[in-house]
Amino acid sequence: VGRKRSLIEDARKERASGSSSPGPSRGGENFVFEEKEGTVTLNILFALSHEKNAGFFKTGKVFETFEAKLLHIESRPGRKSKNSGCDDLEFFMRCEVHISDTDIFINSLKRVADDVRTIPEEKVPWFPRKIRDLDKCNLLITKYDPDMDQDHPGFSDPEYRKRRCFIAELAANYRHWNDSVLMTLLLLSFNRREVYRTLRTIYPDLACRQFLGGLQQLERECGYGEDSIPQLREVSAFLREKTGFQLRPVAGLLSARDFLASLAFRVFQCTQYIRHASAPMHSPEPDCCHELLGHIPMLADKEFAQFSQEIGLASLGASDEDIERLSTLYWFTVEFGLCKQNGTVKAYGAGLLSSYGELIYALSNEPEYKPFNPEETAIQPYQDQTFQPVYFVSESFEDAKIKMRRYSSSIQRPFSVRYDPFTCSLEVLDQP
Ligand code: HBI
Ligand code: NLE
Ligand code: FE
Repeated sequence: VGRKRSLIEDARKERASGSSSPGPSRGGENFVFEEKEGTVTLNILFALSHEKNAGFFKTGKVFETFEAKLLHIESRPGRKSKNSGCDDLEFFMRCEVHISDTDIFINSLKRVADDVRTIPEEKVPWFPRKIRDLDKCNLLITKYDPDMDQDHPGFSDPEYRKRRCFIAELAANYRHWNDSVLMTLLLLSFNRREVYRTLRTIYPDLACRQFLGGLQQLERECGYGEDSIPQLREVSAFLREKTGFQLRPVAGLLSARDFLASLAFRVFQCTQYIRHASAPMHSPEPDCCHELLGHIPMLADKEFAQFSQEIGLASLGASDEDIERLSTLYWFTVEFGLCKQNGTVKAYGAGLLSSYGELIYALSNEPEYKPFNPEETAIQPYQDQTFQPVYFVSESFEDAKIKMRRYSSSIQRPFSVRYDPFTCSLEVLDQP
């Protein structure tokens, strides 16, 4: 929770999309903004090559000379270092300088660093406009990484880690219209049967009607079963026929912004690895059991698919704070939602439907229930380590959808979006 989007990431996307929209420009070529009391704020991007190692200190000197006030700094491996193995770095800096110094300040930097550019402040964070742009929605969150997290059940299992690495690489190399790597990769699959069998026995009592319907169709039409598991390519084709949703492989947890954005295009980012065999009943991270058993049956329901896409559409270009609230709403609905059906409470959240342990717990009388109400739900703190202490209950899907729509339309954005299903792209209206 509270993941901040990296500014350097914005700059990367802006460059990648080639849409360096002219921002407020003063001081010649340079983008400046937030002018106040004789100073301006600049966003500067520059590179320092290996030979210019002392360049960092020289740039510091320039900052000192012009009394530039440093507000933010980030670095990352430069573009050259990827190909040649040399260790150049790119820097992103935000600073305040005196208005009259702007040009000379930038020119001085150009003498000591490479590729010096100023970039406009983006009022609206970048967002994908067409389905192919999802290739750029790939900001992974390193969390629950079996290579880094000592508490991960796979941490001390080198075979498992090797396998995860291999699968992650496939997802990272995936590009739109290339579904050759879209498959379910299961080597350590002996625990899959156990996960399927135990869950299957409790679904009839605990899962909502829409889920049971979807699962039945998957069993009949798509090869779901205790002893068989379809390739994600087939599951993706199945979903497309039902609701127009399609799958795209992802190496792990994505940033909330990138994850939600793909929903706007009816694309579901789907992990391909499986949870470690030592912990079949609950996994804090998504894995293919969670995607296949939790999400896919629900995404085969038209109304639910619409609900999911609408959260995605609401997230496009939203502020960090709004993304935080929307991802909390996603969490307590799509992941951990409960709803009333024929007078009893049933589960529709994927995080519940893929975890035997939490599904039983959520529908016992232990946890606290609250009525789903977006304003309140959006600010409920949550954690993703273990079972949720509180669940939100919707009156019905219809009711949740109406309330969610009302909430989404209250989010302030200087434009509105509409999805065109024929071109799989967005029509953006009223952009300033
Ligand atoms: N990434 N791959 C993946 N799967 C998720 O379910 C997921 C994610 N990133 C963020 C995220 N979920 C949550 O922040 C949601 O609440 C949006
Ligand atoms: N806890 C879920 C499970 O064990 O399947 C996964 C949740 C992913 C957000
Ligand atoms: Fe999920």
